[in-house]
Formats: sequence, structure tokens, C-alpha cells
Amino acid sequence: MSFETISVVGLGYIGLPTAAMFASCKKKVIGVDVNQHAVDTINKGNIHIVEPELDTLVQAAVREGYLRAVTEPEAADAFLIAVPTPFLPNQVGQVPAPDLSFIEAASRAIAPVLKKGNLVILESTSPVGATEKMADWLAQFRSDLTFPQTHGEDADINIAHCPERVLPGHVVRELVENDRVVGGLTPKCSRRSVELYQTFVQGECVVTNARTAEMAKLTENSSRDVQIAFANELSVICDKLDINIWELIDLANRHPRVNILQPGPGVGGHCIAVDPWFIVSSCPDDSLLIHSARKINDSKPQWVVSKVKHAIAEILISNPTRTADTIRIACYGLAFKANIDDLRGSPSLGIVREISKFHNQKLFVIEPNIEKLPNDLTDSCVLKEYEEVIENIDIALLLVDHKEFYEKKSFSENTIVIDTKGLWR
Ligand code: SAJ
Repeated sequence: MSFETISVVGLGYIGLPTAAMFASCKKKVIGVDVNQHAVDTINKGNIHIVEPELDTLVQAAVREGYLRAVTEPEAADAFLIAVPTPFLPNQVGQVPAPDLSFIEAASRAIAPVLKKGNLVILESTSPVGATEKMADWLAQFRSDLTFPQTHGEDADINIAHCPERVLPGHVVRELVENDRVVGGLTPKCSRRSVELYQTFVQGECVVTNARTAEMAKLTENSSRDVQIAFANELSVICDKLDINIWELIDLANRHPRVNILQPGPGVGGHCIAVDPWFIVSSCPDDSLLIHSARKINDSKPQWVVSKVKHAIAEILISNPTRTADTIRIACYGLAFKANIDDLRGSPSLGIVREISKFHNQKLFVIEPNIEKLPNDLTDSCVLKEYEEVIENIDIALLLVDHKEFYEKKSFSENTIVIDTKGLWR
């Protein structure tokens, strides 16, 4: 059975571009989201997130009638679930556990409109076993239909896990070009999923089972987290030993088999800082390296804050007439990484929040990708353009390597520059 109508549940950073790609291939796409504002925005042909090229795709898809957004699921041939899988708030010292409530809610929402022959694909990054759990929830909500976990290849409904692997900022290109890992609960589930993705995916669709597909995605992001932790740990060591970390990494990377990543203010976003916990929480006694990497990366923002405190102390010691509340701090970047507007899980945002708690002078925040500050920062910070002249900056704190910041400002010789990304070295 071919796929004419495709429902994408969750119209966020992954769901919306995926919906737009199917629509651009002239599939009828029904996007589902609980957020009425997102639904209304999309139905006007606009987008509620920042992602290059996505606005044009969505605009065309809506205008030509291939994409429409709704808050309640409707019948379709295939359902793609792209909802968040955060972790639950943890007790101090405990390993965070995955929160599958959004997957459960999505399963509950689509269950009434499921029909024989449907394919349900879980795209959300998930702990091992989540796809089987989703299949159980669907079976529980629709006891009149049969599912692969009990009826194998003869089931009414096919189910697979096909994790998204696209890089924010390059989503539209990577959705088409990247290889896809396709993990069906049965070979037929995989085959049908490959057929669906081949609508727009030019990369290879590589088939495995659902558990391996889940673990593959977690492995990719944990591998990157461990490598960034190595760079972050090195940066702290080099600071103590008075060695320039950026020069050091450049030198080491000249070795043909060494490729050290870049240190920074910490690891943010909703993927790399989250997914390794899904491995750690499933096998805590065996995930020592993955767990340590998480702790190293999570401790980096606090290290940056301590550098700022140190700089404040240095200014006060060398200028006994000054008080701490006269010190002017400019923070460059709030997003979780370069050239995006996404502040979710951003270490830079956490650092600015932390400084604003102890520093009694408004912070200047320069973030070219947002138009207004998060509500909790409006009293303690002022948003500035990079081009604006900010007089007498005592501490310039570079937190994100946005392209706008490539050209270094000419700070006064008294300004202490704390460059967490090595952009102004
Ligand atoms: N970072 C560093 N140093 C580096 C590279 C990154 O400190 O050398 C920091 C960034 O500043 C950011 C964080 O790590 O705070 C994560 O950024 P990222 O660009 O490494 O990754 P994400 O979170 O934007 O996207 C990742 C990608 N995964 C991998 O590259 C293995 C992407 O392909 C996934 O689809 C995405 O996670 C996801 O959705 O899981």
C-alpha cells in the first residue's frame, strides 16, 4: 500500500521540516501539534522557528495545499512521531531518567484514527525499548487492531524507529542527503519505512531492528559528547598550565590520526546534552566514560562563571576606588550554538543568568538571532546590537561563535576578554 497522506505529529525543529519535505514531493501532509500558535502560524504559510530555507518550503507547501496543520490527528496512511523526549528532573546525584510522556500522549492521540495498513514511525530520539513501548501503548489503546509485537509480519499496523540525525541550521539539506537508520519491529515494517523515506531521502536507508536504531542515535550523540568533553577538559587543564588551548589543538590536529573538537562554554541544546543520559540511565554501572563526559560538559558553564568572578576581583584589586556594581560586562551570544536562535538548554544562557544573579549592574547582551530577551533577563540585562558602541566595557565575555562576531571589536586595553570559543584569540 502506498503512502498518499502522511501525518507528522509534533511540528518542531524536526517535525516541521520533515512535513515540509513530504509536502514538497506532493504528498498530502497533515501536521499535528498541540500548540495552537504553531498550528495557526503554519496555516498562514509562516514558521515559528528559525531554520534556513524552511520558510520558503513551508510557504509553498501551504500555498499549494499540500501541507495543513491541525491540533487533533486525522486519518492518514503513515504517522511520523517527532515529539520531545526530555529527561525527568532528577534528584541531586541521581542519573536523569528519560521522560516518554510525550510519546505516550502522541500514541494516545493518533490511536482513535489508526486503521489497518497504517505505518507508525517513531522519529524522536529515544531510549532503547521506547519503540516497543510505543507499540504496546498503541495496542492497549486499539485492542481491535493487531500489532507487530504479537502478530509479526501479519499485523494490521507496522511500526518502526527511524531516528532523525539532522544538524540544526542545516536541516533542509541534511534531511535529503543524510543516510537514514531504519529499525522496524519486523522486516516488513522496515521495508515500508524505507519506501516512505525514499519519497525525499537521497541518502541510503540502512535497515536494522528498532533497538539497534535507538542505540545508534544515542551512540552518535554520546560519541560527540565524549569528544567535546575531552576538548573541554583540556581547556581547563591548559588554563591552569598557561597554555593557549586553541594553539594546542591546532598543533595536535596536525597529526594525521588526531581530530580534537573545540572547547566552549559547555554543551547545550536538546540532543547532545540529553541523549547520553538515556544510555547512562539504562546501564549506569557500565557507562562510566559517557557519564564522566556528561559531568565534564555540564560543569563547564560554572567554570566560565568562575572566570568572570575572577576577572571582577582582578579589576577591583587593581582599582581600589571602584566598586563591583560599576563593572560593565558585555556577553556575546545566548544561543546554544553558532548562528541559530535556539536558546533551549543553552550553556551561554545559563552563564548569563548566573552572572545576573550576583552582579548588580545591568549586563549587556548581544545576541543577533533574537529580538527580545527571555522574560527572566529583562530586568537584569539589556539587549544590544553588535554594531552598537557600548562604552567602557570592563569584561567582554564571548559565549557563542556567531558569524557576526568574527570581526573582533576593538576593546580598550583595559577590557578583560574572556573568549570561550577562541574566536578572538
Ligand atoms: N560543541 C562544542 N564543541 C564542538 C562542537 C559542538 O562545544 O566542537 C557544542 C555546541 O556549541 C553545542 C553542543 O556542542 O552547545 C551541540 O552542538 P552540535 O553542533 O554538536 O550538535 P546539535 O545538538 O546541534 O546536533 C546534534 C547532531 N549530532 C551529531 O553531530 C552526532 C545532529 O546530527 C543530531 O541530529 C542532533 O544532535 C539531534 O537532533 O540529535
